[in-house]
Amino acid sequence: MKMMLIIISNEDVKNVIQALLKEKYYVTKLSSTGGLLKNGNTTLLLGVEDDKVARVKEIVGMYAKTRKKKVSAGEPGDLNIFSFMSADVLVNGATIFVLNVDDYYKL
Ligand code: 2BA
Repeated sequence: MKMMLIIISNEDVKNVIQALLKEKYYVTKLSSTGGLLKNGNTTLLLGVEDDKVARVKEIVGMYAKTRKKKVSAGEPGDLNIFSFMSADVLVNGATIFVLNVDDYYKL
């Protein structure tokens, strides 16, 4: 069994979860925050059999879109020359980690 940690944009989460539920996957949704952009994203936890990992990646790939976002050089509230500097970063549709699961219990 595997644990999939899937970080996606809040803008895609509704479609991704809907598609996963349609195929009867169990999903846990956590609110998370990107360290660089400091805006909200979503982390999904899915415990799945090994042979389902590819299908989950496929479903997520269908609905999670790559986007360009602006990142500011200054901290929010700062008023100096850096607060006015920004650059574009490409945020991937999804970042997926796949971890081995030793045991799994429901009590
Ligand atoms: P953020 O940390 O807000 O990062 C947004 C985007 O900024 C990243 O998009 C990437 O294009 C850039 N970026 C961030 N840190 C970087 C670094 N150290 N070097 C180069 N570029 C960097 P994505 O790579 O698509 O990541 C989207 C979100 O997924 C991240 O939001 C973070 O919340 C999460 N993430 C991505 N990779 C991760 C990792 N290895 N470990 C933990 N979380 C990760």
